[in-house]
Amino acid sequence: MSNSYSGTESPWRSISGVNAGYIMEQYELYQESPDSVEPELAELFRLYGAPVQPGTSQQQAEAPQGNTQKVLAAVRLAEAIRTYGHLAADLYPLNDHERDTSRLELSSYGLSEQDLREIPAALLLGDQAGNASDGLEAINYLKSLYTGTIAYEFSQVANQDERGWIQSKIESGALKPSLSAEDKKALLERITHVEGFEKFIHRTFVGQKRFSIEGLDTLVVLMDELIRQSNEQQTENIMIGMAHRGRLNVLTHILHKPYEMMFADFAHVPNDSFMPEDGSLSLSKGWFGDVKYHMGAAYQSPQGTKIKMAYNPSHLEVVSPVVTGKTRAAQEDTSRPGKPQVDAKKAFAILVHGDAAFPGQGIVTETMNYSGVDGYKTGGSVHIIANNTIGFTTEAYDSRTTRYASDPAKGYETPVVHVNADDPEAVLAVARFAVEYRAQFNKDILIDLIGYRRYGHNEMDEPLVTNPLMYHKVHEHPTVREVYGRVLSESGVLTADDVQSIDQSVLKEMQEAYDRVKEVKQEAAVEGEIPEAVLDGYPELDTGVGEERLRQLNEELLSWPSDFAPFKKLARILKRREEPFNGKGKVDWAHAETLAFGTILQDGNPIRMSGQDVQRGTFAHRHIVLHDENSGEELIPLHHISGSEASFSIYNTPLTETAILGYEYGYNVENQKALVIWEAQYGDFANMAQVMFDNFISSARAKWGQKSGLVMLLPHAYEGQGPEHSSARLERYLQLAAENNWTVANLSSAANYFHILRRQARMLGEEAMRPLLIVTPKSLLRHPLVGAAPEQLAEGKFETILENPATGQDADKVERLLFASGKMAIDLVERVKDGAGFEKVHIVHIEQLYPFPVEKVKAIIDRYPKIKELAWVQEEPRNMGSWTFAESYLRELAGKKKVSYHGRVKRSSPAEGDGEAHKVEQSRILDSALGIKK
Ligand SMILES: Cc1ncc(C[n+]2csc(CCOP(=O)(O)OP(=O)(O)O)c2C)c(N)n1
Ligand SMILES: [Mg+2]
Repeated sequence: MSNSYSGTESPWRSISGVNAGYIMEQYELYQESPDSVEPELAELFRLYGAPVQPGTSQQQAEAPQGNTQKVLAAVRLAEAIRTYGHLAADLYPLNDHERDTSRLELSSYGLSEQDLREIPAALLLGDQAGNASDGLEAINYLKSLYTGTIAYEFSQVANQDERGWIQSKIESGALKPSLSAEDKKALLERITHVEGFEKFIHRTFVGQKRFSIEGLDTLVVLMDELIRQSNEQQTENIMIGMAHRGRLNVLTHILHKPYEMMFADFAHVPNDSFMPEDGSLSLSKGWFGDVKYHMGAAYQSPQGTKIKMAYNPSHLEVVSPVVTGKTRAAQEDTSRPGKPQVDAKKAFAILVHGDAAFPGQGIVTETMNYSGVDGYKTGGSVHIIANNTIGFTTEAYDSRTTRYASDPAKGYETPVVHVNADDPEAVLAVARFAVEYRAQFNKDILIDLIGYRRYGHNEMDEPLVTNPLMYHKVHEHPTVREVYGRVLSESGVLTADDVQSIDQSVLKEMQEAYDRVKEVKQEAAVEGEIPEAVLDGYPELDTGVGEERLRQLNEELLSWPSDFAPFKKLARILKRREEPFNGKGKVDWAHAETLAFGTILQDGNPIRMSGQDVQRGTFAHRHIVLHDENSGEELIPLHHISGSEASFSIYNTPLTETAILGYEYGYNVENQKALVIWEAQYGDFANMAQVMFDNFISSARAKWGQKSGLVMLLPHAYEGQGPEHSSARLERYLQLAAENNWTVANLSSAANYFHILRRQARMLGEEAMRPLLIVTPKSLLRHPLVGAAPEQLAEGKFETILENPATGQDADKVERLLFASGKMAIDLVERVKDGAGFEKVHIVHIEQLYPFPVEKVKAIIDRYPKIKELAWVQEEPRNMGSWTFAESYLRELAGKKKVSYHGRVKRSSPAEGDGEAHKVEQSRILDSALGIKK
């Protein structure tokens, strides 16, 4: 360290502002322990004593203005390098972005090299001062770290410790790997395989889409290193979510799907004979299939780490929440009562995004928004933007407002690391940084891997048509294999011939793999078969629990610790849940739900429930989490019931549907024994998550063989609240219903709700499991006609249809059968009261709409010899609700009998805006259905 202070002149004269704070801090440390600060600083403290506080009279009197200004300027420059170094960094392989060095010029700060030489490095580098011998070296050192092929953005991070950690990680200089010649050769070989795989397919399977990785080849290197580093942290599960680009390459190189299997897929011949025999790879597929770049895989490494690539639809970014949900499930131990135990070390997610998709798709920020929320956090995802600076034909200026594709992440205080994909060694450094950061702070981190795209969007597109300037550059640009090969030959690690011969041997390896594939006989494409357990539908399961067990459970749920004081009025309401067990009143909807949950936990299935405000319930009905009025402490009675064998969790969610539903789906795919329930605030809000229903929940089994038993609750009913809170848009789910893909129910009975939940839980983990959609009540939650006597829960099973006991008594009189579900059925029942005057009709509740209970309906029709008409009654307009779905079943069952419709006429909006108009219309529908003429 050069000492610029001559004679006995105090060096503290030139300290002020930011430095002063730092020096004071160091001095305090020095006072505690002289060894804890840099030796140079310790020496200064020894010689000159305590640093003088800025602004003291001594400093004002003594500080020659010039010196202080220079030190301040140097500090500002150092900070500018840290904050704005990325603007000047060498990040773009095509060199097509201007590098802005204006904030980093010495002249902009009135500094000369000589000025800097006179400033101690410690003032600019703090703890890392050992890396430079004076201020000039310190500045150059910082420039090399912050403006090279790696650049950092972390000024968005507010936490001081975190910033300090990041800064010292970078400035310690320890991130860059020290690679032996062997390591470097292995790295080149890896890159050659990545490129070779694409080149081989390009030449061999001309014109077939593969969404080549080329231009971002080092994505594989990045993943290799993330996995290697995480092995050091003993991570057991690595969950990958990624879109089309480079997916095949990652499948073969990271998931170890053999080249032969990949080539067999391209050659359209069976690939099964090439499946590794050691059981390390698992693949699943559905009976209807999907294109090869949507398929997933799971690989178990010899060290026991499981790497899973999630199956993925074309819709960009929607897989991210699914993968975070899978990750959380892999982190949780749900085998004990209470909250599940979460261990973030057990699993982490790598989410690969496109540079157009990341800032463009809102689901990305929905996913990042919950990354620190209790029910959703996974200890930090590693996000990678596979940034080829283009989306299809759209360049960055049309893709986003922000400078970087990664900018939205900054809102979540996520550190961002940009790296030039043409520098494989820098890519290794970045991977290391990401894994260490996650382990340290359990937060998301983003790596912006910047490369280019060698071909068009797919290999058949001609990019020169739309992006000529970019593609003239691409065509002149060597591949990263060539770039790194040159680096190694110039530094004497390998000769140019070695580089060439590695390439040749990789292509030979590919050719040999393909030769083996050529021996496989072509087979006529056959559609897979639907598993029998799915075709058969759910068995009729007895789901009663015995009254004594239910009574005891009920008591336990209502016995809170004596010092726990929930809001008094609520306590009184809840205590009323004792009454049905004493022969008074009925078990209402929410009560039945809690009892079902308790019994399911006792049977050993964990439960995870989520949705907006679900703990209380949108309609203030659930109250599954109690709050002590004085201390605010929470109590979940379901955590304390006897005989529970599994965890229970319930989360009020952030205000999003898409990402949360995707997360819960992913969670359930990974933990198939868990009863996972998501509730929409009102049923129609589920349409915000339409993509999850279409592309995962309803179809994943047929496409990918991916099972789930997710339960979705959709509050619904026409109660005069206007167009948006009435309809759960049931028609959408019925339209997607086929091949027993899920169960769709619109229930009118708390007992049936109890039994359908228990039936669902019983099927979890079985071949027959499938998702369940339940249209649930609003005003009917506490309705006596919906409530259940305890014995209805204690015995019996889920009934796909219910009949109104007050109608249809005299079989010879019934002429019209009325079919309705949910609240519509209850409205009919209320209207006919004891049935007097309504002998000609009988009311049948269709509780399960899909699979449609054809046999049961037929048995009822057969019971009434005089039937002339089957009438479908619904609240929704004719073009909505269940009518268009049910009509074909009714017509088939009706034979020559009339089939009629009673509901709203066709409408573009689901319900009238005016409450009074609603009443008139509702009454007209009932009159029409019941044949009441006015
Ligand atoms: C939700 C959605 N909208 C549109 C598309 C059609 N599409 C497929 S790829 C693509 C461009 C993606 O660009 P980017 O995110 O940069 O990924 P890249 O292909 O460059 O890797 C588009 C618009 C899609 N797949 N998903
Ligand atoms: Mg792109």
